[in-house]
Amino acid sequence: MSIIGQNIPHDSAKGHVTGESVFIDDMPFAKNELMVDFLGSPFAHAELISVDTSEAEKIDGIIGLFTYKDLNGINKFGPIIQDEHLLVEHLATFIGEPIVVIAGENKQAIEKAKKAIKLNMKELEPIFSIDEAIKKEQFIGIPRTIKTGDVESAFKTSEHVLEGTFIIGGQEQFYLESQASLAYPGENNSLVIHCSTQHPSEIVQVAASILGLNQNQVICITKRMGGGFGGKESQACHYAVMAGLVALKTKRPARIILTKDVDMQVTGKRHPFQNNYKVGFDSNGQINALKVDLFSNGGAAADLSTSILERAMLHSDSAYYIPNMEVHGKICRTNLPPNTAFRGFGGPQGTLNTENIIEEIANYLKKDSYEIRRLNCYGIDERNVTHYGKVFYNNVLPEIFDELHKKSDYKERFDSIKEFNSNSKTHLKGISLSPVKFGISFTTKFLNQGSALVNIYLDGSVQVSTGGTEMGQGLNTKIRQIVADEFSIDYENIRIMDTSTEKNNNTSPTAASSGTDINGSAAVLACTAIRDRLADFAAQHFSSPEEGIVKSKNNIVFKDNYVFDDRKPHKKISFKDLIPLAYRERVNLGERAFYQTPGVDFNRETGKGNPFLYFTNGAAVSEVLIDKFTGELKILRADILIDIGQSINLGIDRGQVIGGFIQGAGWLTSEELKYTDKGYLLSHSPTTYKIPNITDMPDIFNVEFFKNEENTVNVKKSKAVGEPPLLLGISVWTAVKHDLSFVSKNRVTLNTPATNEEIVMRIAEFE
Ligand code: MTE
Ligand code: QUE
Ligand code: MOS
Repeated sequence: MSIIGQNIPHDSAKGHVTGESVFIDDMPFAKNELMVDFLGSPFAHAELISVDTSEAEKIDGIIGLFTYKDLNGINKFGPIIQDEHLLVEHLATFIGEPIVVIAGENKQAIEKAKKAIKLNMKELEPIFSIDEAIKKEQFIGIPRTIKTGDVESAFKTSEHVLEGTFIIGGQEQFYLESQASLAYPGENNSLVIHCSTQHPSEIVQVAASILGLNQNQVICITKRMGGGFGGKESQACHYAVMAGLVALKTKRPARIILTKDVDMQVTGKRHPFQNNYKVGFDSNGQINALKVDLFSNGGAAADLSTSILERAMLHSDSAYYIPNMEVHGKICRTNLPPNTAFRGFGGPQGTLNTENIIEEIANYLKKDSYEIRRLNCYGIDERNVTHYGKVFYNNVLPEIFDELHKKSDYKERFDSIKEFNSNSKTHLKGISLSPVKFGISFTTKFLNQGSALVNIYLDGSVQVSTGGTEMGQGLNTKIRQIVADEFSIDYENIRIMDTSTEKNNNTSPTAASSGTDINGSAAVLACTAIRDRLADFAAQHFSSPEEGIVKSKNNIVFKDNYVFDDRKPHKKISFKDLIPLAYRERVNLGERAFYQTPGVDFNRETGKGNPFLYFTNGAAVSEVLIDKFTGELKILRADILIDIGQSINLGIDRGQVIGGFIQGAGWLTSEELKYTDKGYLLSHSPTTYKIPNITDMPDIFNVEFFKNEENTVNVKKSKAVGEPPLLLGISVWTAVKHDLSFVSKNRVTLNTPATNEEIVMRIAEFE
């Protein structure tokens, strides 16, 4: 039986439970190690006139205080647009924006220093909301448009037209390990930075640039993260460079670990959106035209906002064929920490906006929203071209819709909910199905590349290193399975090495759900090259002209820890025994391979092309119960059907699906970011920011994988599973909206998150 698809426990399952797994702050302290922290701006928008560190310098245990003037390189960076400063020069643009880096021997000294530093600042008028930014024309990047057909003339011929505005809230990544880095100085101004990051190569690039080093002088090592969820894609960098700065200046190891509260206050989150829409449809609910204006709240700097907006625009079709469609997008500049990647990367916001519109149409026509969805779903041979001109191949959505509709007893439950709601005085129920069509690949072409290094040692054991990082998603386990499968040897013989820029250079972030796709594919290429050389050697080894067996590489088989010539399979040799023989014949037993995703090409100027290698599709049906008096929400049942091709690891993928669904549901129903009117985040800890917990799980939870044998485009016939399931959580919110349609005589306007508070207020307003 192949190791692919097996339920191998997560690489760190035991270590995470026993505590053996090493995170940055578990690394042993060096004798002369320094603690690093920073003093940030107390104002969301202020001029920095001067900084006086003279009193702080005198504090016992304070070793260094650094401002932008101490940087040897360029105090300018950013993943796409270089518009961020590591340390404020003259203008602070959000609360907590770092001004002074503090190096000390203990926490007490650092806390004292923070109080002793004198900041002379002049407060300026801040902007926090999308409305204010639009009014003051504060935007980041350029306005974007993607369109097909002719919406204006299509609206004229539409039977019905609905317009509205929809507000989508942000979300904190809530990884359990806060931003963390540990930097060691080396000879000749070199640095080794251990960092909890999804993007080790960015740490190297930015550290080198800001600290005035060559990139070959900096190594970034990422053993693992205690969660990333997008929050460590571009924003681990700031703290890594601070540690690097201190290590370089003091020649002592330097560690920075943010507290949860500070982390939540100063790092970016999922982008809030505010969208205007206009939709034209007929009396069956068939959509003829859709126009949306997306406005995201980018925060104070660009970060990844332009790519995130692009993905939101590319997902504004959700799962539907809309012949006339126009999507506009703008990023608003505000005085909040720069918003950043979060599982789904704009895709959830674009999809949710359209799913809200579907519920609106259903409400308006007094129909079951499922019917509207099924009717508008992309077709197989026709009605299958997206608004950006890509043909949607291998569309399994109609099958998923039908199968899940049946499996979840949707119809019966829909009818019994009507019954329940007309009888119950205290509670309301709602049900809804929402689909997922998530595009896989980075929409930025050059990021679709990966490398892997595979080395075999003389006892037949194997090491593999890739540019991918482990954040809990199980990448390491999957890579080990892939390599084991390639040589057909035991999983235990494969060891995955710490991700390091010394082994894999110029890597892409582990993001866009393509970690396994890209790095797994590169690992396959490396294994193939070695296997090819081993086969050549084995062919020689097994050849015997006297038996009429001429040397033939193509007859060599690797199977179940053995290697043989299929013309005389009984004379097999174990993989372990073959390796030292091959070594003695000077066979190269290591390979570094490179992979580039084929076929992806999207033209930003025209808004047309092929941004994705394929789509991961699925759907969820959620049934929710609301207490009319408290707004308390309970997910009674959730049924999920998702196509992830041939799963590489069923247990891990199941975990991704369940976790994603719940994380999505949390975003839309309980996680609320509350700020003061000065821009200070009030919900900056687990006590004030409510993520779902075990009691928020659906009472009945059915997760199934759709059988898709046709999928051959990706490594081991698998499909990416990391981000797509988050969008399944949208069904919980659409179910709440369905719920409220029973109490409203008119339109149900519901924003996100639909917290208990929001729900009671809506009920009060409707009744
Ligand atoms: N799962 C866990 N446990 N922890 C994480 O931080 N991040 C998600 C997803 N699943 C995450 C996770 C995000 S945002 C992405 S892009 C993918 O994992 C990245 O990993 P992959 O490409 O290897 O699936
Ligand atoms: C999805 C993603 C990312 C993306 C595009 C996607 C992503 C990411 C970038 C990106 C783009 C340009 C850069 C850069 C990164 O694009 O995670 O450094 O210069 O980092 O469709 O997840
Ligand atoms: Mo995931 S948001 O692409 O890190």
